Amino acid sequence: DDAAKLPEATGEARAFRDLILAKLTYAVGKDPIVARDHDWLRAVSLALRDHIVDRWMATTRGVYRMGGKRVYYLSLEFLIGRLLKDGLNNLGLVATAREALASVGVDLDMIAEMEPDAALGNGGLGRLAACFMESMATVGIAAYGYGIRYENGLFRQNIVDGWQTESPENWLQNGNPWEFPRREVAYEVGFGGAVEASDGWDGSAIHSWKPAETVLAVAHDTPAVGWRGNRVNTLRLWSARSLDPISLDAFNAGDHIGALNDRTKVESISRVLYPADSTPAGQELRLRQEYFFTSSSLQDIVRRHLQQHRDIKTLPSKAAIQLNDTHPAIAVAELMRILIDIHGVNWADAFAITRETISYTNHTLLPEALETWPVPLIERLLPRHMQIIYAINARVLTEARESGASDAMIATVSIIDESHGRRVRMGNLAFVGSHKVNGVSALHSELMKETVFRDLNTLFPGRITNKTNGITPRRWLMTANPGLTTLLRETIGDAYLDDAEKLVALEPYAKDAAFQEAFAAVKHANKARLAKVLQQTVGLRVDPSAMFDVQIKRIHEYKRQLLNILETIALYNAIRAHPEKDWAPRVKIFAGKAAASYTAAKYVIKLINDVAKVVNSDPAVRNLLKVVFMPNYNVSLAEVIIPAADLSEQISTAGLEASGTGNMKFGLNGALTIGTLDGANVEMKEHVGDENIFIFGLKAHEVEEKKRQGRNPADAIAASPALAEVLDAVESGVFSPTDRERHRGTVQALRSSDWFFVTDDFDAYAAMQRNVDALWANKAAWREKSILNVARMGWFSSDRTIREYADEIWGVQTTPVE
Ligand code: DL6
Repeated sequence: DDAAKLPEATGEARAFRDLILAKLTYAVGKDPIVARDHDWLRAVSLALRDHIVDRWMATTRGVYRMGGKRVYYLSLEFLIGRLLKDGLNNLGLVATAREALASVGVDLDMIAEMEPDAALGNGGLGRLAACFMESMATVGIAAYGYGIRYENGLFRQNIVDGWQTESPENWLQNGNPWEFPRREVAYEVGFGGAVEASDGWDGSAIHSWKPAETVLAVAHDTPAVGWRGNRVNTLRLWSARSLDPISLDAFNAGDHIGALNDRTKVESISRVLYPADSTPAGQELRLRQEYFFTSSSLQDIVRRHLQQHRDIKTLPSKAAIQLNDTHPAIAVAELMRILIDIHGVNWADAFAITRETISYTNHTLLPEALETWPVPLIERLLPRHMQIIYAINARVLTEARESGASDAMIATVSIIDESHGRRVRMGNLAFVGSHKVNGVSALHSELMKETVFRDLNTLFPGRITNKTNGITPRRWLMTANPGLTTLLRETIGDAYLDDAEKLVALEPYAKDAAFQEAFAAVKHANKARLAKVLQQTVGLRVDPSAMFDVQIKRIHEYKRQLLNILETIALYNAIRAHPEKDWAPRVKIFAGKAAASYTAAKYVIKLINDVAKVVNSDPAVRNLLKVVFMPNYNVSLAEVIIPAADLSEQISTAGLEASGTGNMKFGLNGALTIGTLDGANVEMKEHVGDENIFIFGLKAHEVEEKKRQGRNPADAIAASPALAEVLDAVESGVFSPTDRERHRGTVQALRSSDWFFVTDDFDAYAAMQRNVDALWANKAAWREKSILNVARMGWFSSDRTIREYADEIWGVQTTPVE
């Protein structure tokens, strides 16, 4: 009876419905009558996958036929999120799938929400890799992404009594419809053992590494679909498998658990993603992960190259290998080993091939985040690589000496850090083994030249280049914000969908009252949707007409969520002191994960929740201020929050945020930015115009100058009565009445050292927030700036970034989107 009332699917939707039903029946094994939501999700995903696979094969055949150069993006993290909506969007099938599912009584949005969020990354670095995969397919680059298929991605964050707790996120529990296991694509990866040397026919030494352990890397392929299905590339993730799944001797001797020990140890390599964001995990397992995926990826690359082109020496003309941060930096030594030890290439040629093929992206200047490994660890785990690293280093140091380098310079360009108990500097290894080294924003790239790589930059001038990050407008505008996408199409046509820079066509509408109304209505609807999620997840009711002021990102001291919450307290105090004033109603929204071992960051989360509890229940603030921490931040949550934001908080200590990409997503969705002159904020200001962004605080060189001079945070606190009052309140337990000591450590750290210049920037930040309030009061002026942000953010599309990599680093062709 119900079926009779369902809408009929027609045309393409009918065919898609039939495909979904076929998948449900023959692949999922369910009758529609008993199918559950998860079954429908799987069926529609498999149906879409068929469409993708057709294009995937066509793409792959095309690349073989043309014999062109491929790009290989090596990244320990790919924060891909959900794939269904994005895939439907890129193939133009959203409406078709919606209609097809409706005809069988299923709601597309509802089942799409059930897809697990593939969190194979920590934050910006991993999400950038995912945006790049999509953009490479969009602009027509033949590319492979290589990484690890973690069984457990980033942890699930729970908030228990205001504290973060962590539990494993089991994203594979219902299977993964997108991936194709390739058991036949497997490589052996060695660890430990010794190197044997013998004499070659010409008297040169031949080295042969005899590893003590061997792990099997098995490929799992996920198609990466470009816009309009232009092309489909491959994300190849490696899973660790034991060569001997069970020790039969141990099993037969009755040791049933011990018989599986080796397997468990081996498979732990691809078990978990290290939840380290901006700090290297100093664990042997992490180094094993890095070598595991780098070695298997390089073996795969070289195999493909030889199969098609026969001559190993032509590798640089057919392969561009991009190292996403230093995590795959061991690639420099591994490629040398493959070339010299396996293919008999001489040292000089091998090094030339390696350098021409590899390039490296740096994502952080934080000294504590620059990866180094103890020499004894590498010697034990990768003995041949250590020899090669020494040999590369000897040549670099000779070159440096010959160019007149001082001893101090020799010490900084050396791959071996002798000052901290002999460690291998992975950044230096990646630098010397690459033809290009890039930063991720203009400021960051300049700072790289002045700080971490100053001497290497002198030794190898011109090697450092900038590639300002970008974001894919498909996921971050079209999929996340269909309301705005439709409004833009109705207003300026379709061209911007293929070229985000065409969004400038929106500029003439910025002051247009009718357009402003429509634009505001879209924002309001997005805010109402977020308000509903807030009510469902944390039980807080908020008014969608209040300003949604958002800071969502990893919790880190340098990102300064602390500055934000302290200013929130100051605002709270001010509202209580002057309730009669015309305050702009605000909802302060926070979300983000702290690394499990990062105590200071976890206290920030607790403080936010403590403040929320007090503020949200205080009738004196009359709904003028609400504070909320949304648990378990991930890509999917970002897709709901960002389109609903009015104000985007990008307030890192200047000089410390390499780029930021959240800043771009907010701008593209019409949020105004309050931020420091840090990372890509600098370029956003140039693009959107000084008058359309709220910039405050110390600049990077001023922070450095203050550090050099030495400063006492007490001076800044004494000069700011508002800050002093806030710190006293937090310190004395006003927000933690059950444990008045709780936040004393946080405040003491500000009073004594304040490494991240929170006290120095507090007043400027608070003053700028009052400018934000003033603008909020003028709806037309706010909307105009918001529209201009959307119109001028097109440059931050990752298509632009990828074209720059293609032209200036990889030497590969791109094609216009059709
Ligand atoms: O480049 C992507 C992203 C930047 O936008 C962020 O500013 C930066 O913090 C982040 N870096 C890392 C560093 N991790 N390590 N190593 O995640 O990269």
